[in-house]
Amino acid sequence: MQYPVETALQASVLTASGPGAVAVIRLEGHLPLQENPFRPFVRPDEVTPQTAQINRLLYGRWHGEDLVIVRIATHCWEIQCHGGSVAVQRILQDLQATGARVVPGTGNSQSISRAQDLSPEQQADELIRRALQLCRTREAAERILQQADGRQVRLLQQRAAGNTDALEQSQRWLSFTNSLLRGFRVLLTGEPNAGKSSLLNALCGRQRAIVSDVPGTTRDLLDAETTMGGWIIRFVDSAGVRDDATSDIETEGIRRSLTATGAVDLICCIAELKLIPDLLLQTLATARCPVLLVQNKADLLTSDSDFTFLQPLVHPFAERVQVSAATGAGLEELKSCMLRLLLPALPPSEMALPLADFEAMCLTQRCT
Ligand SMILES: Nc1nc2c(ncn2[C@@H]2O[C@H](COP(=O)(O)OP(=O)(O)OP(=O)(O)O)[C@@H](O)[C@H]2O)c(=O)[nH]1
Ligand SMILES: [Mg+2]
Repeated sequence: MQYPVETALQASVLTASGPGAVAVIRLEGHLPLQENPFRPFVRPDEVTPQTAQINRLLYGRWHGEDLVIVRIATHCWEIQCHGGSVAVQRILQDLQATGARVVPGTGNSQSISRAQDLSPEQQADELIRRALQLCRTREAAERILQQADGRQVRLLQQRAAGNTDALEQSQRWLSFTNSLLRGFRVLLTGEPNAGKSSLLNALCGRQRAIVSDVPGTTRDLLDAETTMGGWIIRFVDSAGVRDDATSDIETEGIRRSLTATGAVDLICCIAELKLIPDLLLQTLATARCPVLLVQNKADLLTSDSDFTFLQPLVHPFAERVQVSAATGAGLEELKSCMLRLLLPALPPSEMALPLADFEAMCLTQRCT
């Protein structure tokens, strides 16, 4: 590969964004004169990545982590490190600090080198292969496999041709693609003792959280993953919220519960027959995701009129469901309601999903 002298150093991650054994970071372009991007790399002998023979494996340590650097061309190196995102991010940050620009990885049309060498068909295959590696349900894998019928190739061609209509159409489904490959997060919040932990256990089908009749049992955020209708759902249980906390620990638990409302795709507000605490209502009023009102302990209701205090359904609640975590009544309706709110629209069956944009988004998230 030849690089014009003015080609600045660029770093890109070549491996998929999910957890993996090994990650590969490619560094290419001209090394800056003043800074040595390989400074954190320590080896027992004098050979450096800058002077190494092409294709020679250089074993060493980067801030104490074992890794391998291969000089694959005069101005191109591959750093093969542990596949966890922390190791990758650390190396990218070090490279950035010496002036390297981090760009999206291979398979992305913005990639600076290999993507140029690949045909749209090869790029599409590569994107689909990496997306498949992230799929954890059969349904997700089926949706990704549908992309291999030529639509992904057409999207890459349209991207290259700057067809804005096609790009906008497919961009519209970026968050759908993200949810398909990474799942949804759903917060269970509400007053103490409303049955949040019982619902978490019932929805996940195992005794993940401690349940007791003592209000304030859950003190911290606790999550559990399950699948619903082919979608990965990570439920987050939380400390009960009330307006008059009596200890520093409870106050901190409530703060964490309220903060978590900003980091999920759906909030389930679990209520018993009492009023929802003002503190929680105020937070829910500004939520950026849908809020579902779940009235638990339906088995204790003596008449329909017990539910009337929640009438009519007002902001911030999008919908409400009545359930019993104890008997399982209403759980199926609750699941359908959650999926309805999480997926208000589905892409048309022939739509090309923005897999390249998804990868670019993941890379940006890892680097910020
Ligand atoms: N009858 C009835 N009891 C329930 C139901 N769900 C939970 N409970 C009971 O309500 C009590 C509180 O349940 P938890 O699940 O611990 O409630 P929580 O909201 O997690 O409580 P904190 O962690 O203290 O905020 C326990 O005694 C549960 O057995 C239900 O659907 N019906
Ligand atoms: Mg609890």
